Order: sequence, then structure tokens, then C-alpha cells
Amino acid sequence: MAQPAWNRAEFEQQLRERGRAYHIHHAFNVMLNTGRATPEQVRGWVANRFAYQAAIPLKDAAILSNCPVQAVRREWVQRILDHDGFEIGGVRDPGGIEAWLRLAEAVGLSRDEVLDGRHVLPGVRFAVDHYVHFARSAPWQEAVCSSLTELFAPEIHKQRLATWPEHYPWIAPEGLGYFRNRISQARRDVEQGLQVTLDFFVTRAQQERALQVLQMKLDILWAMNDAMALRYGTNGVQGAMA
Ligand code: AHQ
Repeated sequence: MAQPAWNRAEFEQQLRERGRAYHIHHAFNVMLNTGRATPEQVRGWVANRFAYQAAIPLKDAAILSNCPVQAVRREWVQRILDHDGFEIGGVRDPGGIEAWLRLAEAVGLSRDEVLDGRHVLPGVRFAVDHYVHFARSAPWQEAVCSSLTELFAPEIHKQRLATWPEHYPWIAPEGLGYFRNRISQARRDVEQGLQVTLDFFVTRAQQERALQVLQMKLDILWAMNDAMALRYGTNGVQGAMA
């Protein structure tokens, strides 16, 4: 007997409950955000996470290329501008990738060693490549749904802004600009991503699929932290979930 579909509020609650598995709870992130990371571990995180950041515009362009709904594309395209930056009608924004490179310089990395990917770990590379491949090959609504880990992102950005200046006074404050920008951008992203998800995944089987897609993306973020924890250690810090 097919189970009844959840109503919108119940379905949204099911999505939000997956936050239990968000990488804010991973030992590597707990170490970072509780001030127990060495400069080498911070640099390793920044250099590896750049691989993820640099792939986001490719992922979002893949969604645009698969999405036939103009009303969705005209909002989704903002995400590419957020990351790649733009100069339109005299308005200039260097974008998030440039902000991440400033974070890299603030933690003592050169732009070149971040841009050439020399520090990127195999597990990070495979997780990032899977995310881009998924966005290229999955139905566009599933790729939209996979971005909903951002339901939990404002919290992790706020946590960094609240803890890094005190714990890592050696990082110039302007290096943290990326995290400041993402709080509002993530909130705006989620508004669109959640509406598309709640509108499209309506039967119980579709809703269960949406939860499976969200879990896959949570695993992508978790796997990147696993690779970094193995390479750089977590200084004995235990995550909120093993
Ligand atoms: O900086 C992040 C970002 O630009 C994005 C885009 C979004 C997506 O489309 O999947 N996800 C995401 C995330 C960013 N930062 C991560 C972090 O921990 O700093 C969190 C990550 C996410 O929650 O998916």
C-alpha cells in the first residue's frame, strides 16, 4: 500500500531534519570552528574547499542548461554571478571565487597554489566531480534539490564569523568576507530551491527521492571533510556524529 504524501509543511520538516547529518557536525569542522586547528589545517581546508567553490558555477550552469523554465533560470542565474562576479552597467562585483582567493591569501596561501589545485585531495576531487556530474546528468529538479544543504549553511557561516576572529587572530579580518556575503546569498538561494523542491516532489515516492538526493549531497560535504581529516588530522576532536 503506497504511503500518503506529506503536506508541504511536513515535507519541509523532513528536509530540515536531515540537518543532523550536515558537515557542521563533522570532527574536522568542529575542530576548525572551536579554534583547535593549526594554521596548516586551516590552509589545507581553504585550499581543498576552493575546489568545491570553483565547481559551483559549473554545477549551476549545468542546471540552467537542463532547465526549460525561464522563470526558474532567471533567478538561478544569480548564483553564477554570485560566484564568478560580474560587471553590468557599471556595477562591479568581484564575486565569491575572488573572495575565496582573498581568504586563501589571508591564511598564508598563494593564489597560484590554490588555483592550480596542488593541495586538493583525491576524496575532495571525487566528491566535487560527482556533484558537477550529478547536476549535468540528473533531472534539473533533483539538482535543484541537492543544493538544499544550504538550508543549514547560514549557521555554519555565522559560526565561522563568530569564532574565527577570536581563535585565529593571525587571519586578517577582510579574509572572512566570503562568509559574510554567503549568509544572505544562501538564504536567498534556499528560498528558490525550497519552493522548486516543494512544488515538484509531490507524491510520497518523489518526496522520498528528494530526501535521498539531499542525503547524497550531505554525503558529498561529509566525504570532503573525511578526506581532510585523514590528511590533516582533527587533533583528537570528535565530531557530534562519528
Ligand atoms: O559557499 C557555499 C556555496 O556557495 C554553496 C552553493 C550551494 C550549492 O549550490 O550546493 N552549497 C554551498 C555551500 C557553501 N559553503 C559550504 C560551507 O560549509 O561553507 C556549505 C555549502 C552547502 O551547504 O552546500
